[in-house]
Amino acid sequence: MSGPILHHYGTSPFSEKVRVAFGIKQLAWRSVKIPPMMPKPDLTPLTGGYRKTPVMQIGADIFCDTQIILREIERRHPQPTLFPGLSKGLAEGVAYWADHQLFAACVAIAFGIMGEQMPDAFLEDRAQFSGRPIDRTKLKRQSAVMHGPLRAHLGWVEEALNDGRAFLFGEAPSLADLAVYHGVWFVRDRAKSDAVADYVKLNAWADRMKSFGHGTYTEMDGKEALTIARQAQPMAMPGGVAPNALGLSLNDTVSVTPDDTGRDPVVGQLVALDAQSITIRRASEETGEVQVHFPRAGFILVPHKGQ
Ligand SMILES: N[C@@H](CCC(=O)N[C@@H](CS)C(=O)NCC(=O)O)C(=O)O
Repeated sequence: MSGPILHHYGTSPFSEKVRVAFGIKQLAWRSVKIPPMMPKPDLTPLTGGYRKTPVMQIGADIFCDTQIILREIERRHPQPTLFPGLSKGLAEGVAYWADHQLFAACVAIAFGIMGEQMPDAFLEDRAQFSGRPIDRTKLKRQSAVMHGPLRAHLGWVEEALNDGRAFLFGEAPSLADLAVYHGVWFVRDRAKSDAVADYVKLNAWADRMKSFGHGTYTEMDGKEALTIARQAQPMAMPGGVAPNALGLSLNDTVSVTPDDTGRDPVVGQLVALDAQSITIRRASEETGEVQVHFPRAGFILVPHKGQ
Protein backbone atom coordinates (compact mmCIF):
# COMPACT_ATOMS: atom_id res chain seq x y z
CA MET A 1 0.00 0.00 0.00
CA SER A 2 1.48 3.33 -1.02
CA GLY A 3 1.39 6.19 1.51
CA PRO A 4 -0.46 9.49 1.29
CA ILE A 5 0.54 12.14 -1.24
CA LEU A 6 -0.74 15.62 -0.36
CA HIS A 7 -1.25 18.03 -3.27
CA HIS A 8 -1.08 21.44 -1.55
CA TYR A 9 0.79 24.73 -1.15
CA GLY A 10 2.40 26.17 1.95
CA THR A 11 0.10 29.17 2.45
CA SER A 12 -3.16 27.19 2.17
CA PRO A 13 -5.08 27.05 5.49
CA PHE A 14 -7.11 23.93 4.60
CA SER A 15 -3.81 22.22 3.77
CA GLU A 16 -2.52 23.22 7.20
CA LYS A 17 -5.50 21.37 8.70
CA VAL A 18 -4.25 18.14 7.06
CA ARG A 19 -0.55 18.80 7.69
CA VAL A 20 -1.20 19.18 11.43
CA ALA A 21 -3.24 15.92 11.37
CA PHE A 22 -0.11 14.27 9.92
CA GLY A 23 1.78 15.86 12.83
CA ILE A 24 -0.65 14.54 15.47
CA LYS A 25 -0.43 11.05 13.98
CA GLN A 26 3.32 11.34 13.27
CA LEU A 27 2.87 10.10 9.71
CA ALA A 28 5.30 10.00 6.82
CA TRP A 29 3.84 11.48 3.62
CA ARG A 30 4.81 12.88 0.26
CA SER A 31 4.25 16.48 -0.73
CA VAL A 32 3.37 17.72 -4.22
CA LYS A 33 3.34 21.50 -4.45
CA ILE A 34 0.52 22.78 -6.65
CA PRO A 35 -0.06 26.33 -7.94
CA PRO A 36 -2.25 28.50 -5.66
CA MET A 37 -4.44 29.45 -8.61
CA MET A 38 -5.66 28.00 -11.89
CA PRO A 39 -4.46 26.36 -14.06
CA LYS A 40 -3.31 23.27 -12.11
CA PRO A 41 -2.23 21.00 -14.96
CA ASP A 42 -0.95 18.11 -12.83
CA LEU A 43 -3.88 18.18 -10.38
CA THR A 44 -7.10 18.43 -12.39
CA PRO A 45 -6.37 15.26 -14.45
CA LEU A 46 -6.39 13.39 -11.10
CA THR A 47 -9.60 14.96 -9.79
CA GLY A 48 -11.50 15.30 -13.05
CA GLY A 49 -11.87 19.06 -12.60
CA TYR A 50 -12.08 19.68 -8.85
CA ARG A 51 -9.62 22.53 -8.26
CA LYS A 52 -9.59 23.13 -4.53
CA THR A 53 -6.64 22.71 -2.23
CA PRO A 54 -5.69 20.30 -0.75
CA VAL A 55 -6.26 16.96 -2.48
CA MET A 56 -4.91 13.67 -1.12
CA GLN A 57 -3.83 10.84 -3.38
CA ILE A 58 -3.20 7.26 -2.32
CA GLY A 59 -2.20 5.31 -5.44
CA ALA A 60 -5.16 5.57 -7.83
CA ASP A 61 -7.54 6.89 -5.14
CA ILE A 62 -8.05 10.64 -4.99
CA PHE A 63 -9.68 12.34 -1.98
CA CYS A 64 -11.26 15.76 -2.54
CA ASP A 65 -12.02 17.99 0.48
CA THR A 66 -10.41 17.84 3.94
CA GLN A 67 -13.57 16.28 5.40
CA ILE A 68 -13.01 13.04 3.48
CA ILE A 69 -9.22 13.33 3.54
CA LEU A 70 -9.18 13.27 7.35
CA ARG A 71 -11.76 10.47 7.48
CA GLU A 72 -9.53 8.33 5.25
CA ILE A 73 -6.41 9.17 7.27
CA GLU A 74 -8.27 8.17 10.45
CA ARG A 75 -9.45 4.89 8.84
CA ARG A 76 -5.92 3.94 7.81
CA HIS A 77 -4.13 5.25 10.90
CA PRO A 78 -6.62 5.06 13.78
CA GLN A 79 -4.12 5.84 16.57
CA PRO A 80 -3.94 8.40 18.04
CA THR A 81 -7.58 8.99 17.15
CA LEU A 82 -8.98 12.28 15.86
CA PHE A 83 -12.17 11.42 17.80
CA PRO A 84 -11.13 11.12 21.45
CA GLY A 85 -13.59 10.70 24.31
CA LEU A 86 -17.10 11.86 23.49
CA SER A 87 -16.17 13.76 20.31
CA LYS A 88 -17.43 11.27 17.65
CA GLY A 89 -20.06 12.92 15.44
CA LEU A 90 -19.92 16.14 17.45
CA ALA A 91 -16.37 16.86 16.26
CA GLU A 92 -17.52 16.51 12.62
CA GLY A 93 -20.34 18.98 13.27
CA VAL A 94 -18.05 21.49 14.97
CA ALA A 95 -15.55 21.07 12.12
CA TYR A 96 -18.25 21.80 9.54
CA TRP A 97 -19.14 25.05 11.34
CA ALA A 98 -15.45 25.98 11.58
CA ASP A 99 -14.70 25.16 7.91
CA HIS A 100 -17.61 27.31 6.71
CA GLN A 101 -18.87 30.08 9.02
CA LEU A 102 -15.73 30.61 11.07
CA PHE A 103 -13.45 30.30 8.04
CA ALA A 104 -15.47 32.90 6.05
CA ALA A 105 -14.82 35.43 8.82
CA CYS A 106 -11.13 34.46 8.90
CA VAL A 107 -10.80 35.00 5.12
CA ALA A 108 -12.28 38.52 5.41
CA ILE A 109 -9.78 39.45 8.14
CA ALA A 110 -6.79 37.91 6.34
CA PHE A 111 -7.68 39.50 2.97
CA GLY A 112 -8.15 42.86 4.73
CA ILE A 113 -4.48 42.68 5.73
CA MET A 114 -2.86 40.85 2.79
CA GLY A 115 -5.26 41.82 -0.03
CA GLU A 116 -3.45 45.00 -1.02
CA GLN A 117 -0.28 43.03 -1.83
CA MET A 118 -2.09 40.29 -3.73
CA PRO A 119 -1.51 40.39 -7.52
CA ASP A 120 -4.51 41.23 -9.74
CA ALA A 121 -4.38 37.77 -11.33
CA PHE A 122 -4.73 36.15 -7.90
CA LEU A 123 -7.72 38.31 -6.91
CA GLU A 124 -9.34 37.61 -10.29
CA ASP A 125 -8.83 33.88 -9.72
CA ARG A 126 -10.43 34.13 -6.26
CA ALA A 127 -13.37 36.11 -7.68
CA GLN A 128 -13.94 33.29 -10.17
CA PHE A 129 -13.46 30.72 -7.37
CA SER A 130 -15.97 32.37 -5.01
CA GLY A 131 -18.45 33.39 -7.73
CA ARG A 132 -18.37 37.01 -6.48
CA PRO A 133 -16.40 40.03 -7.70
CA ILE A 134 -13.53 41.10 -5.41
CA ASP A 135 -12.97 44.86 -5.16
CA ARG A 136 -9.51 45.60 -3.75
CA THR A 137 -10.70 48.95 -2.35
CA LYS A 138 -13.43 47.25 -0.26
CA LEU A 139 -11.29 44.57 1.41
CA LYS A 140 -10.43 46.69 4.48
CA ARG A 141 -14.06 47.68 4.97
CA GLN A 142 -15.22 44.03 4.66
CA SER A 143 -12.57 43.08 7.22
CA ALA A 144 -13.91 45.71 9.64
CA VAL A 145 -17.44 44.38 9.12
CA MET A 146 -16.33 40.79 9.88
CA HIS A 147 -14.14 41.69 12.87
CA GLY A 148 -17.06 41.48 15.33
CA PRO A 149 -18.43 38.17 13.98
CA LEU A 150 -14.90 36.67 14.04
CA ARG A 151 -14.50 37.62 17.69
CA ALA A 152 -17.96 36.20 18.45
CA HIS A 153 -17.12 32.85 16.79
CA LEU A 154 -13.72 32.59 18.46
CA GLY A 155 -15.22 33.84 21.72
CA TRP A 156 -17.06 30.50 21.90
CA VAL A 157 -13.72 28.71 21.60
CA GLU A 158 -12.14 30.91 24.28
CA GLU A 159 -15.13 30.12 26.53
CA ALA A 160 -14.87 26.36 25.86
CA LEU A 161 -11.18 26.39 26.82
CA ASN A 162 -11.80 28.48 29.92
CA ASP A 163 -12.17 25.50 32.25
CA GLY A 164 -8.52 24.64 31.66
CA ARG A 165 -8.95 21.80 29.15
CA ALA A 166 -6.07 21.46 26.71
CA PHE A 167 -8.23 20.84 23.61
CA LEU A 168 -11.88 21.36 22.63
CA PHE A 169 -13.03 17.89 23.71
CA GLY A 170 -10.61 17.35 26.59
CA GLU A 171 -6.97 16.40 26.93
CA ALA A 172 -6.34 15.15 23.38
CA PRO A 173 -6.79 16.98 20.06
CA SER A 174 -9.77 16.11 17.81
CA LEU A 175 -10.95 16.87 14.30
CA ALA A 176 -12.71 19.93 15.77
CA ASP A 177 -9.39 21.36 16.99
CA LEU A 178 -7.88 20.91 13.51
CA ALA A 179 -10.79 22.69 11.81
CA VAL A 180 -10.76 25.66 14.20
CA TYR A 181 -6.99 25.82 14.12
CA HIS A 182 -6.49 26.30 10.38
CA GLY A 183 -8.67 29.44 10.39
CA VAL A 184 -6.89 30.81 13.45
CA TRP A 185 -3.55 30.01 11.78
CA PHE A 186 -4.62 31.98 8.69
CA VAL A 187 -5.55 35.06 10.73
CA ARG A 188 -2.92 34.93 13.45
CA ASP A 189 0.15 33.26 11.92
CA ARG A 190 -0.21 34.03 8.20
CA ALA A 191 -1.86 37.48 8.16
CA LYS A 192 -0.34 38.47 11.55
CA SER A 193 -3.67 39.98 12.65
CA ASP A 194 -4.09 41.02 16.27
CA ALA A 195 -7.89 40.57 16.05
CA VAL A 196 -7.87 37.88 18.76
CA ALA A 197 -4.55 38.65 20.46
CA ASP A 198 -6.37 39.18 23.80
CA TYR A 199 -7.92 35.66 23.79
CA VAL A 200 -5.40 34.14 26.18
CA LYS A 201 -6.70 30.54 26.22
CA LEU A 202 -7.20 30.50 22.45
CA ASN A 203 -3.63 31.64 21.79
CA ALA A 204 -2.14 29.09 24.20
CA TRP A 205 -4.25 26.39 22.52
CA ALA A 206 -3.11 27.55 19.05
CA ASP A 207 0.51 27.28 20.21
CA ARG A 208 -0.20 23.71 21.39
CA MET A 209 -1.70 22.87 17.98
CA LYS A 210 1.30 24.37 16.19
CA SER A 211 3.70 22.27 18.25
CA PHE A 212 2.39 19.02 16.68
CA GLY A 213 4.34 19.90 13.52
CA HIS A 214 3.61 18.24 10.17
CA GLY A 215 4.95 14.68 10.54
CA THR A 216 7.74 13.81 8.11
CA TYR A 217 7.54 14.39 4.39
CA THR A 218 9.50 14.38 1.18
CA GLU A 219 8.84 16.56 -1.85
CA MET A 220 7.73 14.98 -5.08
CA ASP A 221 7.02 16.19 -8.60
CA GLY A 222 3.40 16.40 -9.84
CA LYS A 223 4.27 14.34 -12.93
CA GLU A 224 5.55 11.52 -10.72
CA ALA A 225 2.22 11.55 -8.85
CA LEU A 226 0.40 11.11 -12.18
CA THR A 227 2.63 8.12 -12.96
CA ILE A 228 1.86 6.61 -9.54
CA ALA A 229 -1.88 6.92 -10.25
CA ARG A 230 -1.44 5.34 -13.68
CA GLN A 231 0.48 2.37 -12.29
CA ALA A 232 -1.90 1.71 -9.35
CA GLN A 233 -5.29 0.02 -9.08
CA PRO A 234 -8.16 1.81 -7.28
CA MET A 235 -9.04 0.25 -3.92
CA ALA A 236 -12.01 -2.11 -3.54
CA MET A 237 -15.23 -0.40 -2.39
CA PRO A 238 -17.27 -3.31 -0.99
CA GLY A 239 -20.06 -1.08 0.42
CA GLY A 240 -21.60 -0.39 -3.00
CA VAL A 241 -24.37 2.12 -3.60
CA ALA A 242 -26.86 2.51 -0.75
CA PRO A 243 -30.54 3.10 -1.55
CA ASN A 244 -30.90 6.83 -2.15
CA ALA A 245 -33.56 9.47 -2.80
CA LEU A 246 -32.18 10.12 -6.30
CA GLY A 247 -32.69 6.50 -7.37
CA LEU A 248 -29.02 6.22 -8.37
CA SER A 249 -27.48 2.77 -8.92
CA LEU A 250 -24.01 1.34 -9.41
CA ASN A 251 -22.27 2.58 -12.61
CA ASP A 252 -24.74 5.42 -13.23
CA THR A 253 -23.02 8.46 -14.73
CA VAL A 254 -23.20 11.25 -12.16
CA SER A 255 -21.75 14.67 -11.50
CA VAL A 256 -20.42 15.84 -8.13
CA THR A 257 -20.00 19.56 -7.44
CA PRO A 258 -19.00 21.54 -4.32
CA ASP A 259 -22.00 23.54 -3.07
CA ASP A 260 -20.02 26.65 -2.08
CA THR A 261 -16.84 27.72 -3.88
CA GLY A 262 -14.85 26.25 -6.79
CA ARG A 263 -18.04 24.81 -8.26
CA ASP A 264 -16.44 22.68 -10.98
CA PRO A 265 -18.42 19.51 -11.61
CA VAL A 266 -16.63 16.15 -11.73
CA VAL A 267 -18.29 13.50 -13.88
CA GLY A 268 -17.83 9.75 -13.53
CA GLN A 269 -19.47 6.40 -12.85
CA LEU A 270 -20.90 5.85 -9.38
CA VAL A 271 -18.96 3.18 -7.47
CA ALA A 272 -20.05 3.73 -3.88
CA LEU A 273 -22.46 5.92 -1.96
CA ASP A 274 -23.35 6.02 1.71
CA ALA A 275 -24.49 8.59 4.25
CA GLN A 276 -21.06 10.24 4.42
CA SER A 277 -19.27 9.67 1.11
CA ILE A 278 -19.52 9.50 -2.66
CA THR A 279 -17.04 7.59 -4.83
CA ILE A 280 -16.92 7.78 -8.62
CA ARG A 281 -14.64 6.14 -11.16
CA ARG A 282 -13.19 7.95 -14.13
CA ALA A 283 -10.28 7.61 -16.52
CA SER A 284 -7.91 9.88 -18.41
CA GLU A 285 -4.82 9.39 -20.52
CA GLU A 286 -2.57 10.93 -17.85
CA THR A 287 -3.94 8.92 -14.91
CA GLY A 288 -5.50 5.71 -16.24
CA GLU A 289 -8.51 4.63 -14.16
CA VAL A 290 -8.88 6.43 -10.84
CA GLN A 291 -11.45 6.58 -8.06
CA VAL A 292 -12.39 10.02 -6.80
CA HIS A 293 -13.88 10.31 -3.31
CA PHE A 294 -15.97 13.21 -1.94
CA PRO A 295 -17.80 13.80 1.32
CA ARG A 296 -21.62 13.75 1.11
CA ALA A 297 -22.12 16.95 3.15
CA GLY A 298 -21.24 20.03 1.11
CA PHE A 299 -21.47 18.37 -2.33
CA ILE A 300 -24.26 18.19 -4.90
CA LEU A 301 -24.66 14.75 -6.45
CA VAL A 302 -26.98 14.46 -9.45
CA PRO A 303 -27.35 12.17 -12.47
CA HIS A 304 -25.21 13.54 -15.30
CA LYS A 305 -27.32 15.17 -17.99
CA GLY A 306 -27.22 13.42 -21.33
CA GLN A 307 -26.84 9.99 -19.71
N1 LIG B 1 -14.16 22.42 1.79
C1 LIG B 1 -12.81 22.41 1.25
C2 LIG B 1 -12.27 23.81 1.21
C3 LIG B 1 -10.93 23.92 0.53
C4 LIG B 1 -10.57 25.34 0.13
O1 LIG B 1 -11.44 26.22 0.00
N2 LIG B 1 -9.28 25.55 -0.10
C5 LIG B 1 -8.80 26.82 -0.60
C6 LIG B 1 -7.31 26.99 -0.20
S1 LIG B 1 -7.06 26.91 1.54
C7 LIG B 1 -8.81 26.79 -2.10
O2 LIG B 1 -9.09 25.77 -2.68
N3 LIG B 1 -8.51 27.94 -2.73
C8 LIG B 1 -8.44 27.99 -4.16
C9 LIG B 1 -7.27 27.24 -4.73
O3 LIG B 1 -6.36 26.79 -4.00
O4 LIG B 1 -7.25 27.07 -5.95
C10 LIG B 1 -11.94 21.47 2.09
O5 LIG B 1 -12.30 21.19 3.25
O6 LIG B 1 -10.95 20.95 1.57
